[in-house]
Amino acid sequence: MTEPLRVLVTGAAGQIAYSLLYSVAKGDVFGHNQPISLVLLDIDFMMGVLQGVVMELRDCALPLLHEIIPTADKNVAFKDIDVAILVGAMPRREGMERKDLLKANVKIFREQGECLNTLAKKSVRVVVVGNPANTNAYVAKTFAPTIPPENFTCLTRLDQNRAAAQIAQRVGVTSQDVKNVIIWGNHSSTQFPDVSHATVTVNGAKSSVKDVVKNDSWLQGDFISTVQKRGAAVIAARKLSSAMSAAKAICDHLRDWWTGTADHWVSMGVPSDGSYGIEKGLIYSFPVAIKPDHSYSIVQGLPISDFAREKMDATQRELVEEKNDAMQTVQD
Ligand code: NAX
Repeated sequence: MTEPLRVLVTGAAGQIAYSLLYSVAKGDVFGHNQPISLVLLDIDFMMGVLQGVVMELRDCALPLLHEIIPTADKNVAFKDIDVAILVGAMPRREGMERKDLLKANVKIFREQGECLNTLAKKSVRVVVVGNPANTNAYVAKTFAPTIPPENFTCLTRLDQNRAAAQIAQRVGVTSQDVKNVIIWGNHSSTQFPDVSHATVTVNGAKSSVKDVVKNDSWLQGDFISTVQKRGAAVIAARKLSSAMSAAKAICDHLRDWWTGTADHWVSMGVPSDGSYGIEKGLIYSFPVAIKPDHSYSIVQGLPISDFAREKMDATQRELVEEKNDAMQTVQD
């Protein structure tokens, strides 16, 4: 029998986790032959709610769910884990300054980085979802020097899925027919959704998105701003942030990291190796190709237009500033 994979989800009593846990426990992410031990971390105050989530998970009667460990103790949560899905973060409250929000999150992700460093398996793979996701991943990576930096990623797959869905809707195909959409940079409104290398398959024929859409001003205008502002649009309509689609994107991110991407690429926030002139070490969303052994590489050699360069640099500037502010709060 295969050893259970120990998967930690933080923010486990929250709304994204509620949409996520079933898919992970059912086998949709790590495979239908892979038993799972689910470790669920939330804060003390949420333990009652978390018990309800545990009851529901048990009531799903899932054959792959080996055990469930609900806890508010970081030392229990991070012990020997194979995968960390870091969803829990300090939300922005009314009247809260950006700097205060950053400070609260630096504290959380510094502690979690230290726990990863001392308690988790050295092969642990980390995806940070809690915002500001790129910078939180940067902080966790910084405080976990014994874990390979490339094991730290942040979620930009929701942005990629949103972009692919916009193109699919415009062309009248499904999102599956749209490949190689890239999200560059920060998971924020400065991100650059780029379809200049993307393809779409219509009636069995694959062409560039640009040739099929035949509307550059839309591709360089409303398309980009719609994707950049999609999170805010969902909040405005639902009075809550994206949860179902965020959970689906986490599953896509981790499933591809586990099984590989074969003939296409996907976007993940990963530590920059200096590719495309992006500051080394910054957690920046790039197109990556993933092998079945979980190793990935940033797709090289894509031609970058002046239009793209300007947008890639703008989102880099925001990330550098966020990172500098975050590291400053560590010293305060
Ligand atoms: P919820 O407020 O529903 O849940 C968050 C949970 O995290 C709460 O149960 C809270 O008690 C817990 N928590 C807070 N601090 C914690 C800590 N130190 N350790 C463990 N648990 C902790 O938020 P939800 O809608 O689930 O969103 C979670 C995070 O995802 C937010 O930061 C949100 O901004 C971010 N998002 C990121 C996305 C991405 O693509 N990267 C998209 C969706 C979402 O906006």
